[in-house]
Amino acid sequence: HEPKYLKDYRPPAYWIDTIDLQFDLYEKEVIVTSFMKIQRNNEQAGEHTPLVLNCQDADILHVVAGDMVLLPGEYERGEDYFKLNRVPEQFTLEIKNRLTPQNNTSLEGLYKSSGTFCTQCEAEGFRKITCFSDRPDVMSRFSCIITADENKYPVLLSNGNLVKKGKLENNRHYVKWEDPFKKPSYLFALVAGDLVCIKDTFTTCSGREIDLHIYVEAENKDKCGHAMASLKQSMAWDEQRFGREYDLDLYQIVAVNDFNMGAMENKGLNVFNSKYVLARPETATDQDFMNIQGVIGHEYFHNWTGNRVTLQNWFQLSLKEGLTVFRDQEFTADLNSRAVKRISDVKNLRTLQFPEDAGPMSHPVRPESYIEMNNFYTMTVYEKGAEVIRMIHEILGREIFRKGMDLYFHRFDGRAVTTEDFIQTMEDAAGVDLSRFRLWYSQSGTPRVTVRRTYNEKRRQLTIKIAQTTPPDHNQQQKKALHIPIKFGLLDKNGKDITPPEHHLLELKSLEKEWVFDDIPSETVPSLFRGFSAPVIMDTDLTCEELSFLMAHDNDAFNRWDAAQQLYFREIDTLISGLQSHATPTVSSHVINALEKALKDPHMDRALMAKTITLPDENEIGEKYEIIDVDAIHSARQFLRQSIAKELEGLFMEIIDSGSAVDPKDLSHNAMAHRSLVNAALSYVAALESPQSQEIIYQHFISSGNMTREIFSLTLLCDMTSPFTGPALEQFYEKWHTDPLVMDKWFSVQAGATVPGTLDKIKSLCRHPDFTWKNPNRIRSLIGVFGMTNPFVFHQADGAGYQFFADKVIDLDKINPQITARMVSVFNRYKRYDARRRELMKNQLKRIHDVRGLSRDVYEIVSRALG
Ligand code: BAL
Ligand code: ZN
Repeated sequence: HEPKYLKDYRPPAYWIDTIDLQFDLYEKEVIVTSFMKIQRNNEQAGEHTPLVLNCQDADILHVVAGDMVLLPGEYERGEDYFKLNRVPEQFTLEIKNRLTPQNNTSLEGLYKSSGTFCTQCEAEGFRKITCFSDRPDVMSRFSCIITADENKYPVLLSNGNLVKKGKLENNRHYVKWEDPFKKPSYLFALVAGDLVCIKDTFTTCSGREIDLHIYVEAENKDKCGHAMASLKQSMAWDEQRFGREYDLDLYQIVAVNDFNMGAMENKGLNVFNSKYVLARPETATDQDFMNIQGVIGHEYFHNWTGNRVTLQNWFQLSLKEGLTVFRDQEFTADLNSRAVKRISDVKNLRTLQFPEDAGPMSHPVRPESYIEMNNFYTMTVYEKGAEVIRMIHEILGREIFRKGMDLYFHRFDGRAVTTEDFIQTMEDAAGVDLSRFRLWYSQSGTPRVTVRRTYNEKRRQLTIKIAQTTPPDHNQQQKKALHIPIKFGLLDKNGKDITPPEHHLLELKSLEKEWVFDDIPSETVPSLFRGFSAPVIMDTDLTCEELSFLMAHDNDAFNRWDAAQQLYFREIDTLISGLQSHATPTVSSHVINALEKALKDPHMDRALMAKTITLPDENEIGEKYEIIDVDAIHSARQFLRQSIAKELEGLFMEIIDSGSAVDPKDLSHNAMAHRSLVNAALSYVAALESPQSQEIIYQHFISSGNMTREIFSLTLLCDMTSPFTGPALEQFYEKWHTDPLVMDKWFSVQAGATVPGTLDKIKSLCRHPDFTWKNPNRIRSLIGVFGMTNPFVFHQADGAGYQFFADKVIDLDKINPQITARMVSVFNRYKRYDARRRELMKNQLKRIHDVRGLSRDVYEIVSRALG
């Protein structure tokens, strides 16, 4: 398990200009034939430089170099490579090998999902299909012939354009695909199965008509409308916002049930986890609909940011992922509510990326080493990477940023480049110096930014001092000052924005800096990091009264929400201290008043209102503490929730009653917003735990009319001790047991409950006939939800949660190392808990570490955690 280092990067010794593939698909095996035209890279290699190809799991049957058949002794076959010691400057190489995809449970390379052959090659899966220079800077022209039984596999797909098809003997048929664009091997795809095709077209800005095909299993034919509409929206948006037109004549999406990731942007043939394609209001929640739109957009936007301009090496992953996440965030924001999108993304960043950046897996946005690349598809590379792009966008402004993007595509189309190329292009387009800004790519950790004010009454002068510090970690002992953009505003006591025009953006480029504002009235309140303009942890001297004021008056919607969150955190913190010292808890009136005011605000968008009244979750709260007291956090949050529910029950009931006016099938923003508010109100009513409130939730469940209402009320029922819970779970099962995506939800709501007996319930669900260790969605919905989103049960004091989880990790690693490595990361923060829990978790980590034959994926995570 040796690490690879960015500093060791060298361009390839050989280029592979073309690769012509043939896949002969059979039930017991697949024969792959690859014919490559290879050319020495004379800048790197000489006549004595061997040709080394990556090759894993492939059983080599036949090798021909030029016109010479090579016998096994004439080539070298290592565990993960194929080598020819002496090769000419230019030559052809043909390799035939055998695969057994039906035994491939790793879901990397070529595998079978519900009878459909499909591939997943990113990051390094192509080497599990055939011998190749499986690195993103080797870009080749691909063609692909597929032969298979015509009845079992009527649909045979690969990248690019279909150029030939026909019949063969023995009821077999063939197709030939050619991709005119050079690409790295990680973008290769093949699909073969019995699927139906949903068709539509899109006319591009230059008038070309593109065929759009979505392939799914026949029973899902009626669940593709939203995905298709989202694809068309994505294509139109990328033209309008970034001037990017689609390049092939065909865009294909295939939905498969067993998929490690969300989706994959293979050129012209996206393979999707069915979760991000299939939706009807009866089966998918409003959030699922939003996620589908976002992921369809994300994969489509990769066509330019990732495929046309690709990566020089895997350390540059954020070049495509951070940038493409930024693009999909903007897409969602432009088409829906910008504030709601921003709030969700920031919540996600704070709950998942900040802890990652403070733990053993902390790495810069451009990592410097990895053992298993799949472990670096992280929140840091994706989400913090997107924040880095967003900061450039803030600093440059929308128009100059666009100019920079145009220049980036112009300079690097068809090439494999680096994050440095991107930054350099932005500097050239904007005429700015981003030298300090580059540290965001190379320095890990979340900066803490402290803001302190002084006000001189006499001079009417406000001074704001802002300082930054980033704690040292294993990547850098000494952290440097980052270039931090702070979107800024000043509100007078009536809520009027009095920000001097030149100060809407403050740029902190040193460890600390003071800004002095003249002629400022007293009681002016600053609004900082508007729209969360930098991924930092902010510490201000704002009082609770000022936060309540910002919650009501800030003209930045994100900061209005964030002020509410800060108020909740302070309240919960006081409650936790009270619980720890056994004081009688009380909730301060300013929180109740602020909430009441928000609920009565006739101008507030309902979706924002829902976000505003929702308390931070237990993981988010835990993040605020050096040592996380899971029990106190759970109790304090519950107490606050119940107190609010008691005080404002009447308002919540009004909201719930108003919900019946909304058509459950309506997917407009207003309808979704209304439902999200009703759900938030229901959650408070559930906290009352009275027989009446249980009745209300159950009635909501049986009369739901769509999945958003149905699953949310079931979640609430599962989290209470109620006579309605069992029957509701049974009814739901009866209704939905044939729909795997809905069944994932059924498992999730039970795995996320905090009622007594939850761990035993989860254990018995592992033995449920509908549970399988072969399907990543099902594993995530039960084991993942338990480990990642249910801290109260996972961290139960006797360590039984840890023991169970580690047992499952050890078993699952033999089936799917990639998913297991994600799961085992829940132990990464063991040092953040009390001594007893710390010891219990560490013991489980050691137990996993000592397993013989542990995968590289899990080894890397566990050894870093213990290191
Ligand atoms: N490239 C892997 C899946 C995604 O980020 O789109
Ligand atoms: Zn991506």
